[in-house]
Amino acid sequence: MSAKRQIHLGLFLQGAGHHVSGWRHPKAEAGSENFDLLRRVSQMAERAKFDMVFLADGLTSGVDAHPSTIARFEPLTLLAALALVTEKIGLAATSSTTYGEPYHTARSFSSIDHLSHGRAAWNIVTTSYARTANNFSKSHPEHDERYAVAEEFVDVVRGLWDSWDDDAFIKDKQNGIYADPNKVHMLDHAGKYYSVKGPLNIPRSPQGHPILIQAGSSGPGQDLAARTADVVFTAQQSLAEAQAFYKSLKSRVEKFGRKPDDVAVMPGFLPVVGRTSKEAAEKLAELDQWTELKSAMPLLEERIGHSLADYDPDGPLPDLPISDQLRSRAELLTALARRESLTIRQLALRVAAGRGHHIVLGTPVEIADRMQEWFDGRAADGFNVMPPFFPEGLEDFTQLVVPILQERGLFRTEYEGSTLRDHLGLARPPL
Ligand code: FMN
Repeated sequence: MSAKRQIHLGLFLQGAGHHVSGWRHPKAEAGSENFDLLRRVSQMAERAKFDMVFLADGLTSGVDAHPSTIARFEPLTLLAALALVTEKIGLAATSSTTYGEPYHTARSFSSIDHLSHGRAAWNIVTTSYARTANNFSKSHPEHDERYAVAEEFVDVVRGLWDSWDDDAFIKDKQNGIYADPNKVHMLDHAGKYYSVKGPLNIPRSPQGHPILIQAGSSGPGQDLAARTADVVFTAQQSLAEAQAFYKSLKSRVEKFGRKPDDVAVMPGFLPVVGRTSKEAAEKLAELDQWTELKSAMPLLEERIGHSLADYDPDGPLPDLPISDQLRSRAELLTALARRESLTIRQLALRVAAGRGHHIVLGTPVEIADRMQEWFDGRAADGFNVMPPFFPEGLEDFTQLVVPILQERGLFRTEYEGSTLRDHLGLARPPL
């Protein structure tokens, strides 16, 4: 395992691209249901030695109007297919603790870990959008309760993953013993939200536990990550904000008795690569020109938690109360609007382009410089790369930016191991 600290890279995979208008680019091949495209770009990321492919998810359609969220594959089903057409790259999918069952979640991710020979990761989310409840015959719990549920949910999942000793399935033909009854562990969990007896009906998986990623940036979100996660996915706009988040998270990690390096912080990062800075700016302007205010506004309103219909789009963002449901994301966008004196229209365009993540325009060297600045400046341990559209946006990044990171010794040139744990430099957890 390489001793030098290196950047981790995820490919944030969305069939219709990340820029809201990316799919309209003449060279874009768009389609969340286009498996051939998803396969090709996943393999492209693997050739570039990315740590993982990452799938976000939601359990509703349409309302926030981003083409990549109107329709998409169920993420674990997609990972199962990708597992068979890739060999080394990690496979991460989002699954909600508010709208799931720990037994299903433990079983599904363990299955993907087996199918992929140790490459599965679960992105733990608590689901912020209350409208999700309309599809699940229940009401939407409030913010802190969702995290209380998530804490217990994750413990149950981890417990279920330890149902069987690694060598429990002895398949002893001589004596007719398939699984050794002395090597099974009942969970017998009886908690505030869940009663789960166990054991899980699948052997312990190649990574022991699939990798845990957490996306949620509030205090309770950071505590859940600090206690349980291996990777944190976050949206950060500026170096200073990213550094503050990184510091806060790593100090919480230590409070839970873990080492700061046990958890990798990976902000989203939307690169727009040009041969010159001017060309990169023109590329983004070309995409932005296809974004209509009517499709950008719902994306902003969703994150701010208020209708802005009564305000002048060319005026400043008004001071509005922020609900606890949306606090961390809404605060970052409000800070961005104030810092850069953006009008509502400009802020909506920015959100439509990068959904609150950091957008970097420039030459390959300028983009590599920004990544190194965040990495060396302890604002990030890696990045979840968000091409504005596929496949060209990823091709530009893998062919032009990755080699610069490799020349600087900041990114691997070969996979050193074959599991996602290996790529992240994390040991396999004992039972
Ligand atoms: N929620 C989802 O349902 N699906 C997602 O794919 C998803 N991705 C997220 C990515 C980031 C970077 C962040 C910050 C949050 C994401 N969430 C997602 C929502 C969180 O799980 C959480 O519900 C929300 O951010 C509110 O929690 P917080 O106040 O701790 O941030």
